[in-house]
This record gives sequence, C-alpha cells and structure tokens, in this order.
Amino acid sequence: MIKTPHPDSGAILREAARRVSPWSRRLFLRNALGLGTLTALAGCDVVDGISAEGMLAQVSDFNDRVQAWLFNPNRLAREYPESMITRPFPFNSFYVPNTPEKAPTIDPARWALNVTGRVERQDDWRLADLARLPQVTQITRHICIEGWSAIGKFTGVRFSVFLQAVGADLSARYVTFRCDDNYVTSIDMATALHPQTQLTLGFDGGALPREHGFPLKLRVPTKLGFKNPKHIGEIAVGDDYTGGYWETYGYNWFSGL
Ligand SMILES: Nc1nc2c(c(=O)[nH]1)N[C@H]1C(S)=C(S)[C@@H](COP(=O)(O)O)O[C@H]1N2
Ligand SMILES: [Mo]
Repeated sequence: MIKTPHPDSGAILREAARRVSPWSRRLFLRNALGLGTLTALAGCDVVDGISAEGMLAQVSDFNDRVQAWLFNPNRLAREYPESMITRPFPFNSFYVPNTPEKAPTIDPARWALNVTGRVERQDDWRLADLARLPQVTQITRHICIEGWSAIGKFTGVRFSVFLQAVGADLSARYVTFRCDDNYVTSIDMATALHPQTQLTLGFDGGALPREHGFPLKLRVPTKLGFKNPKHIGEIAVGDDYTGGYWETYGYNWFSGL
C-alpha cells in the first residue's frame, strides 16, 4: 500500500514553534541557524552540571530533527553544464589506506541487491533488472565534509521510482544502505523520495567505475558526500534509526539542505 509521502513541513515547523517554551524556542531558532552554534553552546554556562559531550549529542540529535522539519522536498540541488564536470573525479573511502585499489571488486554476474524491511516485494535485484527501470542523467556537485567538492555526471533510476517498484511503505521513517565494503548510512523518507535522489548505475557516460561504487551507489545531491553510499548490497526500509558509519563518529546525521 502506497501512503502519502510528504508531510507539510511548513505546518509542522509552525506547530513545533508554538509548542516549545520561549527558552527552548530561542535554542530551537539558534540551532535552526546552523552548526556554528554548537561551539558557542559548549563554551557557555548552559552546560554547567551536564557533560558538554552529552549536551552536544543532544543538540546534534535536536538538529537532525529540526533539519528534517525544515527539509523542503521541492528544493532542488543545482545542476551543471557538461563543461563544468570535474575530471578526474576524486576518490574517497572510510577504509585505510584510503586508495581506490582497496575498493571492493564485485562480480556483476554474482551480485544481487537485497531489499528488506517494510516492502511488499523482497525479491533480489540484478543489474539487468535495475537497468530496465527508466534512467535519468544529472550533473551535480558532490561535497565531501573533508573539504573538497567535484561535479560529476550520474545516470540511474529515480530512487522514488525504485521504492514504488518494490512496494515500499512510504510512511516508514528511514531507508538504510548496507554496502559491500561494510559501510553503512541511512536517510529519512523525505530525502529518499526527493526527485534528485538517484540509484546510480552509470557515471560520466559509462558504467559506474569500481572506485566510485560499482555496481550501485546512491546519489543524493542534497546531502554531503558521506550520505552517498557506494557498492550498495542491501536497501532496508523501516522505522528504527540505524545511523551510519561516519554518523557514529559524530558527523551530523542529517547533513543536507
Ligand atoms: N561504500 C562506501 N560508500 C561511501 C564511502 C565509503 O568509504 N564506502 N565514503 C563516502 C564518502 S565520505 C565520500 S566523500 C564518497 C566518495 O565517493 P567517490 O569516491 O565516488 O568520490 O563516498 C561515500 N560513500
Ligand atoms: Mo566524504
């Protein structure tokens, strides 16, 4: 059963602002402004009697929720002309050494995508099955939290189209990606349904190169690079918060527009 995907984020935000006390409303508004306020908070009297770390964790969690409220599923990330594509496109990984030679080698003949959780059809998908869904191309900027960005051309299936093809419960809260190099990340359903969120099979006019996530990655141009899982092996739909690899090291879970 397909349920209504997008809550009216504006109405939810107004309702939330009405319900919070004046003090927390101030905090609420400050946090809505950005992560810079975290440092300010850590250095002030508010943290007396509680650990700054605990406070920061709470504020980060608070940020995730506020940012999710503020997220506008209609707002698009910028798309670029072919002339602005970055070549070569940089590589990055969580494993050490951080080198493309360590990227997993996946045999497409033996690879299958597992789809689990709140979906009507838990069948595995082969590359050829995914290639039969309608393909779109977008040229967008990938921004890594480590301080670099690059513009690339990505081709694949709108993720919302895929979710409907598997009969995902679109009222579930999260979609989690488990990768064949043991990387994990998760996104909220509003981001999963964003029109630019793409299950990517192609890169720069060819197949997805090994170092950039062969055979399958998720391209989320509204989010930082670490929310763009490569070498996806499993997609899980559910209500339980699953976090992610870099998220456990303190990167803000929402990390997006
Ligand atoms: N499976 C997997 N996905 C991943 C990572 C990883 O190490 N493994 N690194 C993330 C980070 S931090 C970035 S910046 C991008 C890098 O993608 P690229 O190598 O195609 O530039 O992939 C993201 N997705
Ligand atoms: Mo990154």
